[in-house]
Amino acid sequence: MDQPYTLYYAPGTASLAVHWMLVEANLPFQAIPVDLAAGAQHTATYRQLNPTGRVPTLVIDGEARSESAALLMLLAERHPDRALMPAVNAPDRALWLEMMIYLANTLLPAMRDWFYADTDGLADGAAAVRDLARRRIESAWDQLNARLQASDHAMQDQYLVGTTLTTVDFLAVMLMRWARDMPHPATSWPYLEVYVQRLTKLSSFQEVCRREGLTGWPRVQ
Ligand SMILES: N[C@@H](CCC(=O)N[C@@H](CS)C(=O)NCC(=O)O)C(=O)O
Repeated sequence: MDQPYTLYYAPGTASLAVHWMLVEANLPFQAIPVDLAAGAQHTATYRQLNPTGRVPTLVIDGEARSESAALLMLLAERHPDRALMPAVNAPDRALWLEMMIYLANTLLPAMRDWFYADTDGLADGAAAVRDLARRRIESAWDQLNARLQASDHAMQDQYLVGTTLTTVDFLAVMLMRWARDMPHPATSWPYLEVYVQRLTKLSSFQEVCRREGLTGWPRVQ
């Protein structure tokens, strides 16, 4: 039998999407907190698991793996019965791949720049980095909002891919949460606001927030 997964996480960070998916899919796992403020991600022990010194790390059958988007896709692939991605050759498969890569490749790095401009780069250039990051993030909200607006599906059936929950939604909602204190939070876009309000009512989202001690988002309508 496969071993339970081990998730190394820090509340509200890039590990949240993976944590949420493990809860939603009802998969066996243990969650180990990594104290980022104390620098636990930089210890030799943690870097053996994840040489990038970041969360999340997911130990799968004894092997440590990283990168939130890759972990979501890998879990979806390992548990096809949970139906959290369109099957290979299904009509929405290409869109699913496109959206996962868009979020991981465009939005996630811009978020990193927004939050880490001062420490990843030179403090002198941080304001310019943050300004570009904000533009990229807001342009992504434009794109996602337009996608939902153009969807043929009724608002109550709207997911970013098709009419059922997929890994794209775990990643997208996590990223939208990160923007909550930005000058223009994702929820200022009308279709994203409806989407966030709906998705965050899922019991699995509420449960992962309870486990990670996350409160206050989204604001109650
Ligand atoms: N591309 C990575 C990004 C991971 C990442 O940047 N994690 C942040 C938290 S959101 C982290 O571990 N920060 C600690 C640090 O950089 O020291 C992923 O998606 O997993």
